[in-house]
Amino acid sequence: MNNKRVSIIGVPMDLGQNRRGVDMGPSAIRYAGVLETLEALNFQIEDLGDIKISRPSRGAEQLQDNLRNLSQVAEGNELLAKQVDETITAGRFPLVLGGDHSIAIGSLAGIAKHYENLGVIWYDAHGDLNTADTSPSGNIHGMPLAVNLGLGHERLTNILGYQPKIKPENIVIIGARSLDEGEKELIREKGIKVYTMHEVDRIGMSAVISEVIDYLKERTDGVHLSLDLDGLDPGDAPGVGTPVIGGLSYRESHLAMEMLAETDMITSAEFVEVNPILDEKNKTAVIAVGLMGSLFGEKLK
Ligand code: Z70
Ligand code: MN
Ligand code: MN
Ligand code: MN
Repeated sequence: MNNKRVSIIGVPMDLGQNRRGVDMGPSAIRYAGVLETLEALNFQIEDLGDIKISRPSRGAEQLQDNLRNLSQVAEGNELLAKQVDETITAGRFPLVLGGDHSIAIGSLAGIAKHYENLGVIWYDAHGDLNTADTSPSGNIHGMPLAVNLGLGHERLTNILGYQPKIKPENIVIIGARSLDEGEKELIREKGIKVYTMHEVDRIGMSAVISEVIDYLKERTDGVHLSLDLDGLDPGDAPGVGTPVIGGLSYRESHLAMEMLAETDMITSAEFVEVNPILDEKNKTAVIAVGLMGSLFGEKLK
């Protein structure tokens, strides 16, 4: 990582889906030692604390137009976008801690305006490419990648007053194994590059990441890593709201982070969907911090 100045931004957001507890993700990741880990790697760390997320009043959690808690999710993401924007303007690397994956709407709104061709690595069991029209759940955490392509409700797509945030050809999804029909159609229509578990099984993570690096290096001027812990196998990362069996192992994920670290291409990152209520003794947060250590260049020898 070229930039040695890192700002940590917590986002206690759990309103983008229906299982409570993921709002405690930022605390769990801090307790797992994120600051200490990065300081030991000689990064200069600043913890900006948590973004304020307003709670819907009881009974007012609404599914309007198939968008659960739209106004609270939009407001939280507007605040996050401003904080991330300021962080990059100050020359610092934003490390965003979720929170459910709906927070990628605000992160990318704040990041993408600083790049002509921002690349995005979406490490996830899911595509998060639904809109209110295709979503089976109404959960906004299943929509952030579509929102960043400019598809979806204006309150979400137009945060910070511009859209789209990213181009379909600059996205790579890794670890997908649960895609809805509408998402598959969008992937085909837009030509989005996807490494499902099938491709990882066939060629191995080492070859997958080599291809991803070559692909993004020639077309992007910065790369955001959006890592959903449910991309990992639930045996390794049980503390997530939507576990899907047959996922990426801890070892494969470690290797991916180490190979990315060697290239110095990652310019911002977020780690999302850690749910301490569903976890086993903070295991998933500890794994998240282990992956961050590798991403930020920790060496075994
Ligand atoms: C499903 C939906 C999802 C994360 C689950 C699931 C989406 N495709 N995203 N967990 N992070 O409801 O849209
Ligand atoms: Mn996700
Ligand atoms: Mn997911
Ligand atoms: Mn390692």
